[in-house]
Amino acid sequence: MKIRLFKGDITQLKVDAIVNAANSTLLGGGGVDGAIHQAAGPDLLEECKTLKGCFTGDAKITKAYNLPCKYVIHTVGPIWRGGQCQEAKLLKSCYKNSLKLAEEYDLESLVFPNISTGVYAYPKEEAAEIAIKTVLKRSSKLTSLKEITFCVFDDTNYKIYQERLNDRL
Ligand code: AR6
Repeated sequence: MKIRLFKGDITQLKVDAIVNAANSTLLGGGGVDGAIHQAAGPDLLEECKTLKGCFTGDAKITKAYNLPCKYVIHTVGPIWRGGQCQEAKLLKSCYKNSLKLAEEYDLESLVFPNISTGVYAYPKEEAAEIAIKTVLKRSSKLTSLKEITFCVFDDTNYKIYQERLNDRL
């Protein structure tokens, strides 16, 4: 399993699937969700409307339309409420369920954004710990996936991931 770290816009990546940090309506929003819908074009929203939303911690897959990737896996991260509302468990589920969907679709390359660390205000260190642990723990059991990229967008997350992934890159 190849683990990569990329700093920049997830919508530019030509991989099998990118993960979207969506909200439970799956009807678009700001942040990475807004950027993905903007770049994919209106057909993405039309397909998302047929999905009838998504629970926090779950994931659903769509085509990618005008994006250079093949699929978008939409997952809904938890809103940070202080840490006593199952946030860690739900964030872990986002990564687990996205990996599961990618394997079901036989995908080889997948990119994760830093789910919940923007508008949903999850502390970045703790979110990175969960993201990396969950992915690395499963990496030996994955069959179709050959390459997983963590896409960071801000300097803080970049530093955090660089330090934590240091010996894996
Ligand atoms: N490429 C990669 N990462 C990005 C991009 C981009 N183009 N734009 C932002 N990020 P957020 P959340 C990073 O707020 O916290 C939306 O409105 C950003 O710097 O996008 O899970 C949804 O509809 C941050 O590190 O998602 C929901 O309502 C990370 O992506 C809500 O926000 C996640 O930030 C979800 O909040």
